[in-house]
Amino acid sequence: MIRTHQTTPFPDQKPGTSGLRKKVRVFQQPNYAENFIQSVFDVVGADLVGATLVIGGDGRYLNREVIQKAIRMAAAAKVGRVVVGQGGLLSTPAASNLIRQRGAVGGLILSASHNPGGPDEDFGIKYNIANGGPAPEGVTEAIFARTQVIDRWLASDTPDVDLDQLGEVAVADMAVEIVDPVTDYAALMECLFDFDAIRAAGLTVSFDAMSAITGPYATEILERRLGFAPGTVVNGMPLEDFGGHHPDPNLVHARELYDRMMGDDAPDFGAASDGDGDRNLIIGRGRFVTPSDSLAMLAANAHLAPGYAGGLKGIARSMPTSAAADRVAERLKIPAFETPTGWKFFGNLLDAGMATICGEESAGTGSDHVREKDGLWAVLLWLNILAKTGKSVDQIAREHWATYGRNYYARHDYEGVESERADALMAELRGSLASLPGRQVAGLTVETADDFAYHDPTDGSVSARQGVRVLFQGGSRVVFRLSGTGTSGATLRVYLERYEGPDGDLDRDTGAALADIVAAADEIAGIVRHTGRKQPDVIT
Ligand code: G16
Repeated sequence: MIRTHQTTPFPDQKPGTSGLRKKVRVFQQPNYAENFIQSVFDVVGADLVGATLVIGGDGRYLNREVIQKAIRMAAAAKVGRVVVGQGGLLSTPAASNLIRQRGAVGGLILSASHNPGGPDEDFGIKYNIANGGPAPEGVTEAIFARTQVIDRWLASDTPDVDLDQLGEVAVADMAVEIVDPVTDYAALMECLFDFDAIRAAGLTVSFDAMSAITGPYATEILERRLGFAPGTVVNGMPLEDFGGHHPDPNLVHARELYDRMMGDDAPDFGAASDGDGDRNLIIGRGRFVTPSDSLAMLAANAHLAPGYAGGLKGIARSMPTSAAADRVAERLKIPAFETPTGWKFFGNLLDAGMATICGEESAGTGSDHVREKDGLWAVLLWLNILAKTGKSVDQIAREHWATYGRNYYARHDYEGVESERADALMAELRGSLASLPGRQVAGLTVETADDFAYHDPTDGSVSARQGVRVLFQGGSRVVFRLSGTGTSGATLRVYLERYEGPDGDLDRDTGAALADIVAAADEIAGIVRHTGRKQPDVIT
């Protein structure tokens, strides 16, 4: 039986950069998750009837509970079949793959990505469309509009499904199929990469799954299929609270891995992934590779993997990501695209066959194999390249810079800033754009300054106000924007970049290389004055 439940709107259900992310306590309010899920279903509407829908999450606290709700609501929305990862688990790229493999109408991915988990931490719901990628802005805006007028949600009056039992059961008139979350994804990886070459190369690897979703995937692929030694995967058991850690693969939160990779007995290759498995951190023995550089180096060497042997159609990066990948595209004579922050902006380019590889400074890299960024994919492409070239990560990086030059790069995050203060900073900055060109700051001269607007070449849509960028003479740059993924206060992100040509000093300390740009950024935006912070909370 289908039951109708009365409800009233919540004002705060506007999806951010990647779905709706809030504290668990917010999601635990009666009707909160249901209102959002029903709004998604109302927007997708008749397309759901008889269709397949994928549901899974990163296993964080509240995952199972919300999955049970979503199953009952999907039955009420007359969905034909839901495909759910066993235990409610699906990494974000695996969910994207399943949506595509099954010809599903879309999927609900329950995750707050790299944000911490647990009763006092974060939860999230994201809707992905039939191409397997995050819903584009038009859809997320329609979902938000629906949340603001919703007055009822519908659910079948059925008991919980056993999420741990593989196989098929019925919920009202709908089939619920519980699948192994790893199998299809691992098969896809075997098609793309040369597993034999990786196996034969005799590399040593350390992969930190950060007690999050990639544990089972990495154990199956790295230890079982590729034969890396047991213990290659550390923190491999997904935990509801990620063991109390922040599952963000950066130099602050994956510090142990970094220290291991800088030590005397470091393995050849180190990597980590985040809460939902779409981000990656790459560290060779003694060499950290920035996500922007990783994108460029992967693109330059991708032809060494069977899945990309035919070459790349184009490379896309988000605007705050360094321009290192653009130089690779130039040399390969393929187009380079610059999109706003948010993986959803790559979807159209990938669908149109205009780009093959995409990446972001926020530790995301991926390709047209799915429509999400993919942490393990990046790890496997790196391993494929190391195996085929016989070179170390450090060697690949140095040779890359000697060919293309080096984009010294860092991101400074000021977290938990009062929203009013952060908004005031951005408003003042936007107001000053016209007066910036020609201004001297910290020994640098501003060449141009603007607020990035993206014109999607596939559908003509325009996304304005995507971040303030200030370019200095000589090719250095600073970008300012507010994060769209936080759950408390505002996070100011300041992206700093200096380009050094192939004949320049390619072996500088990044902090020293960027010092004048850091000083210029503060002078231009008044960071200390507005936020009261003298130092960023996180430098990546
Ligand atoms: C999400 C998006 C990414 C974006 C990142 C950071 O990643 O999918 O495209 O770069 O957030 O966004 P922001 O700077 O607005 O916080 P994830 O891994 O959190 O899903």
